[in-house]
Amino acid sequence: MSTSGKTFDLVVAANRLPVDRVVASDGSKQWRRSPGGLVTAMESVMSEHDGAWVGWSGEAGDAPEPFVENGMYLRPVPLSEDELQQYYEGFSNGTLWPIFHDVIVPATFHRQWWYAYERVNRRFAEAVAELAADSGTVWVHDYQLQLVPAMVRELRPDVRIGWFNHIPFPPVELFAQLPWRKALVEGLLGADFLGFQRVADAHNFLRACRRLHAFTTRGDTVSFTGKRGVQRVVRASAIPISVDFKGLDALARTPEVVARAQQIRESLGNPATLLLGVDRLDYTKGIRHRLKAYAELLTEGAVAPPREVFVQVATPSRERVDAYRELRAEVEGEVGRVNGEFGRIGHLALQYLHHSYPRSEMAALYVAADVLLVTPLRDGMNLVAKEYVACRHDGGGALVLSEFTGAFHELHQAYVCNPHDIEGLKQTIIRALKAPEGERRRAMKAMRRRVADHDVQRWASRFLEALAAAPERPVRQLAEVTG
Ligand code: GDG
Repeated sequence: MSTSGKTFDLVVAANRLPVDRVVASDGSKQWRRSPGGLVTAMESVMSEHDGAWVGWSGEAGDAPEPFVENGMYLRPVPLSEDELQQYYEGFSNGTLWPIFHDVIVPATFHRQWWYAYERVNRRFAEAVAELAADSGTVWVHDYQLQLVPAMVRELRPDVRIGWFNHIPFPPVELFAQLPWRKALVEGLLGADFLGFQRVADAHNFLRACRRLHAFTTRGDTVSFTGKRGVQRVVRASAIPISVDFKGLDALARTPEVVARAQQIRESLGNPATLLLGVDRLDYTKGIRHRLKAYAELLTEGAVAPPREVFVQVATPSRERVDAYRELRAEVEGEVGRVNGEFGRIGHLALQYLHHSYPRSEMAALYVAADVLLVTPLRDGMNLVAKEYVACRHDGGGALVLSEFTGAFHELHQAYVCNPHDIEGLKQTIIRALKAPEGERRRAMKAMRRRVADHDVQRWASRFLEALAAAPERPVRQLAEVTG
């Protein structure tokens, strides 16, 4: 129960609350809705379902009192400075994140981090158990909270529990490196339904159940004997996330955004081609590979400023984790080298922006860009690719897309690349840059149709339907692209 004793039909648990603390001009602290598709998607389902959201407020120390924002009951979970380091920066981002992303950097294992992860997951589970109504629905998000489903089931066997993984689920050969692999699988199997970005992620999870626990799987379900001898069946399927197509389309059509897009192009010297990259500064995003390919194209004269201009937005991320600090130094060193070599007075070869921007500025960048480069080495979905498509109401633009993203399995008309293959990546960039207008427009039209039909609101309702129907009814799977 909440402090007021009220309970909720739908309780969402995610590492972060959907709001950020901001300091107003008069110095007072206020809450502001965080930008992003998840919050938009959940707002519509939360208002239909009388929902509560459990998450960390973003500030270490005591948690603020629960409060209501945009019709949602928000219940902050406290994290001490130590827990922030051990549960979040440590176990979530230093252990799980590399294992779940193909070990692009080595994973670090520390027992103290694991104990903190267990402790914080229990705190989340207790808050969820207090807030959920009788036979209510609980929706847990992401890799930071993998133990929460089983912990909630223990406390509240009456509720229906779903979990959605925003990142890839690794092949069992990598997952098996985790000293706590069995406990993680058991934590997830507390759910009734587990949602993944790709069919391959769901399969990887089912394989982990077979290999590590010798449980039986059939189609997309796993059967086993749970606590106190209860026979349980859990379904694991792909329900790929998307973006708020209508909202982004409308934003990109506003006169302010259209004018700002024009202004951006002018301030860059009206290039023939504006190339754009937008990523959190994360080693999974393939930023170094992209820069290497672009630098070689500059050396070969295949692209030349000011005719071609490349803008890379690298949003600050996880700045206290070593691997992220090292990546930043490497990327910034390379940007400096490229600009030193190929820049001219008044014309940088590469515009690098280590900032976070308002949503309307992002939309203007998308509208301004002729080619968007999305080249991750591994990415659960990649919303930037879908946002670009949603913003191109003019039918223009070309998308270069890595085959190692979830988005690749839906946006079939993109210019597909393997970012490890620098020669191939260079050729794909040039192909996208030189493609005939008609080809680019046809591709964009088809991709827009796909994202419009499969938007984030549909994702949220499909997840909740699958959860309500689990484990009896199978989920219609997204066709995997094999070619
Ligand atoms: C995880 C998975 C999966 C970025 N810079 C700014 C800004 N952004 C927004 C983008 C986009 C979001 O952040 C990033 O989403 P991605 O999907 O690209 O990547 P992750 O952060 O790694 O997200 C990923 C996702 O979860 C959802 O399931 O797709 O695979 O890794 O929405 O627009 N937004 C604003 N200013 C910025 O400077 N306003």
